[in-house]
Amino acid sequence: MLWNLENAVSFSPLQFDLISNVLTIGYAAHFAGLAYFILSRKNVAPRYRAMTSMSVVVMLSAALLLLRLDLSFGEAFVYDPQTQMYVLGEATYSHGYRYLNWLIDVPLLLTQSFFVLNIAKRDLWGYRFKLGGAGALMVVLGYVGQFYEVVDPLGALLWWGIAATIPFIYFTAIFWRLTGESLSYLPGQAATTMRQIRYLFLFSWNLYIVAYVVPMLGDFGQTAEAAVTRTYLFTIADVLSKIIYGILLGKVATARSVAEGFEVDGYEWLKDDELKG
Ligand code: RET
Repeated sequence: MLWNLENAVSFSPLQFDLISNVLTIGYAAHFAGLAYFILSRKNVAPRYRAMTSMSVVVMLSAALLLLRLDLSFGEAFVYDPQTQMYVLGEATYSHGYRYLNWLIDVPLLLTQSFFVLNIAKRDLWGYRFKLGGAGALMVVLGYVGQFYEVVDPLGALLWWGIAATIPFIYFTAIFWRLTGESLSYLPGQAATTMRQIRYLFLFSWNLYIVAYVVPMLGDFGQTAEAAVTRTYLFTIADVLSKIIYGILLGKVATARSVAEGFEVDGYEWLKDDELKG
Protein backbone atom coordinates (compact mmCIF):
# COMPACT_ATOMS: atom_id res chain seq x y z
CA MET A 1 0.00 0.00 0.00
CA LEU A 2 1.11 3.51 -0.74
CA TRP A 3 0.90 4.83 2.79
CA ASN A 4 3.07 5.68 5.76
CA LEU A 5 4.99 3.25 7.91
CA GLU A 6 2.89 4.00 11.01
CA ASN A 7 -0.18 2.47 9.34
CA ALA A 8 1.61 -0.82 8.73
CA VAL A 9 2.57 -1.49 12.36
CA SER A 10 0.87 -1.55 15.75
CA PHE A 11 2.13 0.28 18.81
CA SER A 12 2.57 -0.70 22.43
CA PRO A 13 1.05 1.88 24.81
CA LEU A 14 4.57 3.15 25.53
CA GLN A 15 5.38 3.58 21.83
CA PHE A 16 2.03 5.28 21.26
CA ASP A 17 2.73 7.71 24.10
CA LEU A 18 6.28 8.38 22.92
CA ILE A 19 5.02 9.43 19.49
CA SER A 20 1.98 11.30 20.73
CA ASN A 21 4.05 13.16 23.35
CA VAL A 22 6.78 14.24 20.98
CA LEU A 23 4.22 15.42 18.43
CA THR A 24 2.67 17.50 21.20
CA ILE A 25 6.03 18.99 22.21
CA GLY A 26 6.57 19.72 18.53
CA TYR A 27 3.58 21.97 18.04
CA ALA A 28 3.77 23.46 21.54
CA ALA A 29 7.37 24.52 20.89
CA HIS A 30 6.33 26.28 17.68
CA PHE A 31 3.47 28.10 19.43
CA ALA A 32 6.00 29.18 22.08
CA GLY A 33 8.34 30.29 19.27
CA LEU A 34 5.45 32.26 17.80
CA ALA A 35 5.05 34.21 21.05
CA TYR A 36 8.81 34.76 21.25
CA PHE A 37 9.15 36.19 17.75
CA ILE A 38 6.16 38.50 18.17
CA LEU A 39 7.51 39.77 21.49
CA SER A 40 11.10 40.21 20.32
CA ARG A 41 10.29 42.29 17.22
CA LYS A 42 11.28 45.45 19.05
CA ASN A 43 14.83 44.15 19.54
CA VAL A 44 15.73 44.77 15.92
CA ALA A 45 15.82 47.96 13.86
CA PRO A 46 12.80 48.48 11.55
CA ARG A 47 14.77 47.39 8.47
CA TYR A 48 15.17 43.88 9.94
CA ARG A 49 11.57 43.47 11.09
CA ALA A 50 10.39 41.76 7.92
CA MET A 51 12.80 38.98 8.89
CA THR A 52 11.14 38.56 12.29
CA SER A 53 7.75 38.56 10.55
CA MET A 54 8.95 35.62 8.46
CA SER A 55 9.78 33.74 11.67
CA VAL A 56 6.25 34.45 12.88
CA VAL A 57 4.78 33.00 9.68
CA VAL A 58 7.08 29.95 9.89
CA MET A 59 6.04 29.33 13.51
CA LEU A 60 2.33 29.66 12.87
CA SER A 61 2.26 27.36 9.85
CA ALA A 62 4.45 24.79 11.62
CA ALA A 63 2.44 24.91 14.84
CA LEU A 64 -0.86 24.41 13.01
CA LEU A 65 0.34 21.65 10.70
CA LEU A 66 2.11 19.83 13.52
CA LEU A 67 -1.06 20.12 15.60
CA ARG A 68 -2.94 18.58 12.67
CA LEU A 69 -0.37 15.79 12.57
CA ASP A 70 -0.77 15.11 16.29
CA LEU A 71 -4.57 15.01 15.96
CA SER A 72 -4.29 12.72 12.96
CA PHE A 73 -2.14 10.30 14.99
CA GLY A 74 -4.65 10.26 17.83
CA GLU A 75 -7.56 9.68 15.43
CA ALA A 76 -5.91 6.91 13.46
CA PHE A 77 -4.97 4.49 16.21
CA VAL A 78 -7.31 2.88 18.72
CA TYR A 79 -6.51 0.81 21.76
CA ASP A 80 -7.27 -2.86 21.40
CA PRO A 81 -7.70 -4.38 24.91
CA GLN A 82 -7.35 -7.88 23.51
CA THR A 83 -3.79 -7.46 22.26
CA GLN A 84 -3.04 -4.46 24.53
CA MET A 85 -1.75 -2.62 21.49
CA TYR A 86 -2.76 0.48 19.55
CA VAL A 87 -3.93 -0.59 16.12
CA LEU A 88 -5.22 1.23 13.06
CA GLY A 89 -8.90 2.18 13.44
CA GLU A 90 -11.12 3.74 10.83
CA ALA A 91 -8.75 6.44 9.66
CA THR A 92 -5.16 6.33 8.46
CA TYR A 93 -2.25 8.50 9.57
CA SER A 94 -0.35 10.69 7.15
CA HIS A 95 3.16 11.99 7.64
CA GLY A 96 2.55 13.99 4.48
CA TYR A 97 1.38 17.00 6.51
CA ARG A 98 5.01 17.53 7.44
CA TYR A 99 6.00 17.91 3.83
CA LEU A 100 3.19 20.35 3.16
CA ASN A 101 4.47 22.41 6.06
CA TRP A 102 7.98 22.33 4.56
CA LEU A 103 6.57 23.62 1.30
CA ILE A 104 5.69 26.83 3.12
CA ASP A 105 8.63 26.94 5.51
CA VAL A 106 11.62 25.82 3.43
CA PRO A 107 11.48 28.73 0.93
CA LEU A 108 10.88 31.14 3.83
CA LEU A 109 13.75 29.82 5.95
CA LEU A 110 16.17 29.93 3.02
CA THR A 111 15.37 33.49 1.97
CA GLN A 112 14.89 34.86 5.48
CA SER A 113 18.65 35.11 5.99
CA PHE A 114 18.92 37.62 3.12
CA PHE A 115 17.66 40.35 5.44
CA VAL A 116 20.83 40.26 7.53
CA LEU A 117 23.18 39.73 4.57
CA ASN A 118 24.47 42.44 2.24
CA ILE A 119 23.18 41.30 -1.13
CA ALA A 120 23.08 43.72 -4.05
CA LYS A 121 19.50 44.76 -4.74
CA ARG A 122 19.61 43.59 -8.35
CA ASP A 123 20.65 40.06 -7.26
CA LEU A 124 18.01 39.70 -4.57
CA TRP A 125 15.11 38.38 -6.65
CA GLY A 126 17.40 36.00 -8.50
CA TYR A 127 18.57 34.43 -5.25
CA ARG A 128 15.04 34.30 -3.87
CA PHE A 129 13.91 32.51 -7.00
CA LYS A 130 16.83 30.04 -6.99
CA LEU A 131 16.71 29.15 -3.29
CA GLY A 132 12.94 29.25 -2.94
CA GLY A 133 12.40 27.28 -6.16
CA ALA A 134 15.03 24.64 -5.42
CA GLY A 135 13.71 24.30 -1.87
CA ALA A 136 10.14 23.76 -3.07
CA LEU A 137 11.29 21.25 -5.70
CA MET A 138 13.19 19.26 -3.05
CA VAL A 139 10.10 19.11 -0.83
CA VAL A 140 7.79 17.99 -3.62
CA LEU A 141 10.17 15.19 -4.67
CA GLY A 142 10.55 14.10 -1.05
CA TYR A 143 6.77 14.21 -0.61
CA VAL A 144 6.17 11.90 -3.55
CA GLY A 145 8.91 9.54 -2.33
CA GLN A 146 7.51 9.18 1.18
CA PHE A 147 4.42 7.42 -0.18
CA TYR A 148 6.69 4.51 -1.11
CA GLU A 149 8.19 3.98 2.33
CA VAL A 150 6.23 0.77 2.91
CA VAL A 151 5.97 -0.76 -0.58
CA ASP A 152 9.48 -0.05 -1.80
CA PRO A 153 11.64 1.65 0.84
CA LEU A 154 14.98 0.98 -0.78
CA GLY A 155 13.95 1.31 -4.42
CA ALA A 156 11.39 4.03 -4.99
CA LEU A 157 12.04 5.90 -1.75
CA LEU A 158 15.76 6.00 -2.43
CA TRP A 159 15.30 7.25 -6.00
CA TRP A 160 12.97 10.08 -4.96
CA GLY A 161 15.45 10.84 -2.20
CA ILE A 162 18.35 11.06 -4.63
CA ALA A 163 16.27 13.27 -6.93
CA ALA A 164 15.51 15.56 -3.96
CA THR A 165 19.19 15.71 -3.04
CA ILE A 166 20.09 17.54 -6.27
CA PRO A 167 18.17 20.76 -5.48
CA PHE A 168 19.25 20.33 -1.83
CA ILE A 169 22.95 20.43 -2.74
CA TYR A 170 22.31 23.33 -5.13
CA PHE A 171 20.65 25.63 -2.57
CA THR A 172 22.96 24.56 0.26
CA ALA A 173 25.97 25.58 -1.87
CA ILE A 174 24.46 29.03 -2.51
CA PHE A 175 23.44 29.47 1.13
CA TRP A 176 26.91 28.42 2.28
CA ARG A 177 28.64 30.87 -0.06
CA LEU A 178 26.41 33.86 0.77
CA THR A 179 26.60 33.32 4.52
CA GLY A 180 30.36 32.59 4.26
CA GLU A 181 30.97 35.92 2.52
CA SER A 182 29.05 37.69 5.29
CA LEU A 183 31.64 36.65 7.89
CA SER A 184 34.00 39.29 6.52
CA TYR A 185 31.58 42.23 6.76
CA LEU A 186 29.30 41.45 9.73
CA PRO A 187 30.26 43.21 13.00
CA GLY A 188 32.02 41.02 15.63
CA GLN A 189 29.15 39.42 17.57
CA ALA A 190 26.98 39.12 14.45
CA ALA A 191 29.76 37.22 12.63
CA THR A 192 30.20 34.84 15.58
CA THR A 193 26.47 34.07 15.56
CA MET A 194 26.44 33.68 11.77
CA ARG A 195 29.20 31.08 12.08
CA GLN A 196 26.95 29.12 14.48
CA ILE A 197 23.99 29.49 12.12
CA ARG A 198 25.98 27.93 9.25
CA TYR A 199 26.78 24.79 11.23
CA LEU A 200 23.31 24.62 12.76
CA PHE A 201 21.90 24.78 9.25
CA LEU A 202 24.10 21.94 7.99
CA PHE A 203 23.38 19.74 11.00
CA SER A 204 19.64 20.28 11.27
CA TRP A 205 18.81 20.11 7.55
CA ASN A 206 20.80 16.90 7.16
CA LEU A 207 18.93 15.44 10.12
CA TYR A 208 15.77 15.47 7.95
CA ILE A 209 17.56 13.18 5.53
CA VAL A 210 18.54 10.82 8.35
CA ALA A 211 14.88 10.67 9.45
CA TYR A 212 13.79 10.06 5.86
CA VAL A 213 16.02 7.02 5.41
CA VAL A 214 14.92 5.30 8.65
CA PRO A 215 12.26 3.17 6.85
CA MET A 216 15.01 1.94 4.51
CA LEU A 217 17.07 0.43 7.33
CA GLY A 218 16.41 -3.23 6.62
CA ASP A 219 14.23 -5.10 9.12
CA PHE A 220 14.41 -2.33 11.71
CA GLY A 221 13.15 0.19 9.16
CA GLN A 222 9.69 -1.34 9.02
CA THR A 223 8.98 -1.57 12.76
CA ALA A 224 7.07 0.52 15.30
CA GLU A 225 10.47 1.40 16.83
CA ALA A 226 11.51 2.90 13.51
CA ALA A 227 8.31 4.98 13.43
CA VAL A 228 9.09 6.27 16.94
CA THR A 229 12.72 7.00 16.01
CA ARG A 230 11.95 8.99 12.91
CA THR A 231 9.25 11.05 14.62
CA TYR A 232 11.82 12.09 17.25
CA LEU A 233 14.43 12.89 14.60
CA PHE A 234 11.95 15.02 12.64
CA THR A 235 10.91 16.89 15.78
CA ILE A 236 14.50 17.61 16.83
CA ALA A 237 15.25 18.80 13.28
CA ASP A 238 12.15 21.03 13.36
CA VAL A 239 13.10 22.73 16.61
CA LEU A 240 16.69 23.31 15.45
CA SER A 241 16.02 24.39 11.86
CA LYS A 242 13.11 26.70 12.60
CA ILE A 243 13.06 27.89 16.22
CA ILE A 244 16.76 27.94 17.17
CA TYR A 245 17.71 29.13 13.66
CA GLY A 246 15.18 31.98 13.92
CA ILE A 247 16.43 32.98 17.36
CA LEU A 248 20.03 33.09 16.09
CA LEU A 249 19.09 35.09 12.98
CA GLY A 250 17.32 37.50 15.35
CA LYS A 251 20.57 37.79 17.33
CA VAL A 252 22.44 38.72 14.17
CA ALA A 253 19.79 41.33 13.38
CA THR A 254 20.00 42.75 16.91
CA ALA A 255 23.81 42.90 16.74
CA ARG A 256 23.63 44.67 13.37
CA SER A 257 20.94 47.06 14.66
CA VAL A 258 23.03 48.04 17.69
CA ALA A 259 26.17 48.41 15.55
CA GLU A 260 24.16 50.74 13.30
CA GLY A 261 23.19 52.95 16.25
CA PHE A 262 19.69 51.59 16.96
CA GLU A 263 18.95 51.58 20.71
CA VAL A 264 17.90 48.15 22.01
CA ASP A 265 17.13 47.92 25.73
CA GLY A 266 19.37 45.38 27.43
CA TYR A 267 21.77 44.98 24.53
CA GLU A 268 24.03 47.97 25.20
CA TRP A 269 26.97 45.61 25.66
CA LEU A 270 26.83 44.87 21.95
CA LYS A 271 27.93 48.44 21.27
CA ASP A 272 31.56 47.38 21.74
CA ASP A 273 31.18 45.75 18.36
CA GLU A 274 30.84 49.10 16.71
CA LEU A 275 34.35 50.01 17.86
CA LYS A 276 35.81 46.68 16.72
CA GLY A 277 33.77 46.39 13.57
C1 RET B 1 14.28 14.80 1.83
C2 RET B 1 14.31 13.59 0.90
C3 RET B 1 15.64 12.97 0.84
C4 RET B 1 16.62 13.91 0.26
C5 RET B 1 16.58 15.25 0.91
C6 RET B 1 15.54 15.64 1.72
C7 RET B 1 15.72 16.86 2.48
C8 RET B 1 14.88 17.45 3.31
C9 RET B 1 15.13 18.65 4.03
C10 RET B 1 14.09 19.19 4.69
C11 RET B 1 14.09 20.37 5.44
C12 RET B 1 12.98 20.77 6.01
C13 RET B 1 12.81 21.94 6.78
C14 RET B 1 11.56 22.15 7.21
C15 RET B 1 11.13 23.25 7.94
O1 RET B 1 9.98 23.41 8.17
C16 RET B 1 13.06 15.57 1.38
C17 RET B 1 14.09 14.30 3.26
C18 RET B 1 17.75 16.15 0.62
C19 RET B 1 16.47 19.27 4.01
C20 RET B 1 13.92 22.85 7.09
